[in-house]
Amino acid sequence: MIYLTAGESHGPQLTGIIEGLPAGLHIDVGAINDNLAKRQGGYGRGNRQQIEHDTVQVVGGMRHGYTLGSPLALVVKNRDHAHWSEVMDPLENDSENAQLRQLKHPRPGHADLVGGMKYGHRDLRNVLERSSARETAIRVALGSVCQQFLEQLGIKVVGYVKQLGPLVLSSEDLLDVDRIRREVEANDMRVLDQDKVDEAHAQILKTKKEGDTLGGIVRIVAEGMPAGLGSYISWDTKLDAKLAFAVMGVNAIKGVSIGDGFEATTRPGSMVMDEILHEDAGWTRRTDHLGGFEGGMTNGMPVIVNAAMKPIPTLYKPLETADIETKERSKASVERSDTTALTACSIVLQSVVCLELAKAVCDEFQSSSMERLKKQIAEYREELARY
Ligand code: EPS
Repeated sequence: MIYLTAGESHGPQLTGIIEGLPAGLHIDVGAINDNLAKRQGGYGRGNRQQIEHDTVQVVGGMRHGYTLGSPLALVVKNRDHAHWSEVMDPLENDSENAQLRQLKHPRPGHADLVGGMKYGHRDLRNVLERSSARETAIRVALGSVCQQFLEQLGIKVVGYVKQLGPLVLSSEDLLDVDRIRREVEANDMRVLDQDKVDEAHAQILKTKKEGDTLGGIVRIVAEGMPAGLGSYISWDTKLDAKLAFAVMGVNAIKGVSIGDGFEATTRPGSMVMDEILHEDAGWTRRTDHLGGFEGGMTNGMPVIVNAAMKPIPTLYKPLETADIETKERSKASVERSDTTALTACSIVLQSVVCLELAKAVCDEFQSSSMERLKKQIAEYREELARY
């Protein structure tokens, strides 16, 4: 299974293509749109989200609600393009507006400067437009298809916010995806501790007034992955490594860990390894410190991925930079921004984890038909239980 996205933040649309999903997968477009709406939400978002009303259009690979086995092509339109059609015109550059919207003062922490240097762009808008986190909307659409694919195979995935700046907002480490969903959907931050939401809002408002931004920690839990996906045989077959790659590929992510991650380094091995139990249903573990992975393979316990999101680099109180033409000191460009996009990030990371897990399932079982795939996985689960 492979996927690809295209499109700029203020271009006409975002496009995504995914190839390798089996035929006969039922897709609920409403559920994709729900995730797109969740990505737009969350306390601390900027004004762009009031312009957009992200909905997906399926333009290939699906008929009467089911995949055809051919590449699935999705589109999310950018409503804001209406205000940028001349600036973003793919053919002509004869508008004064396009000159005015040129970006010459690269933002520290953004792709602007290095992107310009690498590709030879003298208008850094050519970098900004693609490096903008707007692109994550289409990854959410593609990931939501994979989320439905996984659900139909008994695998549930959820993303939520653990920490905003220094504030811990989800203190309990829950593994039950349905329970996590119920809790995090009861507030606008996607956190488990309902009593911390007001404090989080206050922190975001204060940061916004200061023209600053906030990052934090997101956690993704996947329940129902059968043991044995991924492999120990070579470094590039390890599924935890593939997950880390995909998570790191999301804008603003600076760190990834599995299970207890860095915390495990502070404890002796006896308090880190998960003891093996054999129960009526088969092999399991007493705890899940290792986040569902041993030897780069799923071990049947819930998969736990943590990600560190840096604060968004576009600041209303801009930092120092230099003009790329005059080289003189200046303040960084101020494009529209969010105080925090941590809640949105939890939906984006949930989506990329779904993409990676779906890829692992398709690689392992390689079936062209959803019905056959369901049978293969059911047989495999039985074989594991008998081991
Ligand atoms: C975003 C869209 C962007 C930004 C934000 C996230 O749109 P605009 O620039 O028109 O406001 O709001 O992205 C960034 C701040 C960034 O630096 O990439 C979105 O849809 O998530």
